[in-house]
Amino acid sequence: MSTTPGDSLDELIVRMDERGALAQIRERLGAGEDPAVLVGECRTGMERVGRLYEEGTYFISALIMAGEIIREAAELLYPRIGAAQAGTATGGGAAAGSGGAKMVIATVRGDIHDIGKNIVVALLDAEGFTMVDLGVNVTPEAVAEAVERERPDVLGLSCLLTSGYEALRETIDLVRRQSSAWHPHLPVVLGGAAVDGMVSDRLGADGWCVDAARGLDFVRALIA
Ligand code: B12
Repeated sequence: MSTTPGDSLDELIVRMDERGALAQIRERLGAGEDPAVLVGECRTGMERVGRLYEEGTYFISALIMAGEIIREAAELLYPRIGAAQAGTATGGGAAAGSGGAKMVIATVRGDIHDIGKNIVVALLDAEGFTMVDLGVNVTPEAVAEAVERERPDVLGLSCLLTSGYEALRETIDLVRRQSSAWHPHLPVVLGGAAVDGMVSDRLGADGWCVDAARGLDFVRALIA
């Protein structure tokens, strides 16, 4: 596929131009651009692919290919997010603002989407949080077990499928029941395309976040 100079990163992702997208990321990182901006553009590209899939223009193969481009982009970008955060004007280094807090995070049972969750993990890790990432398709029992073992300050759950609500509900209920012995109310924050304020309220979570940056602010406020 040919790449026209000046193509935006999200456009390259929409066109499945893997080589062009990765070359642009390398070039812009080399020129000193903020990796968080590039992550945002990758997300826009992924969202556009999602919309094209939704309206029937793209098929599942496009989701898989775009997901693969994002995975490779992440390998270039995530290590740089840490470096960029450590060098911010606050001068606080990677641990600024986290107070050494711990988060257990998982994508719920039945759901294998992890691109967004991995961005959250990279960002919070760069901000000095101790992140315990349980991966994808994690049962309520496995989340509860990890929470019992790790005793985190906050639990994060990612859910991109509307069929995941029951898994979310079971996970939150089980974790709250089991953790009540050592935490009066373990904060639970949700993220992913299937959740919003109404879902969060209905399932008894403490809130939801539309993206990783807001997730960071929200989690900081929750545990403050
Ligand atoms: C890429 C993708 C895939 C890839 C996933 C690759 C991977 N490794 O993750 C593949 C191809 C595997 C896939 C499979 C499927 N997918 Co899919 N997929 C997508 C797509 C296009 C993009 C998701 C994405 O990565 N976005 C980019 C990231 C960066 O954004 P994000 O996930 O929203 O994450 C951000 C925030 O939400 C937030 N966040 C996320 N998690 C968390 C957690 C916490 C704690 C916090 C604070 C914040 C937070 O921060 C993130 C970073 O800013 C979406 C469309 C969409 N609009 O979301 C469909 C979408 C989610 N998929 C969909 C479907 C239907 C499927 C399949 C069922 C398709 C099929 N017929 O097989 C399967 C399901 C497989 C399964 N069991 O899970 C539907 C779901 C519809 C619904 N109502 O349930 C969507 C919405 C597409 C659509 N419009 O129809 N998919």
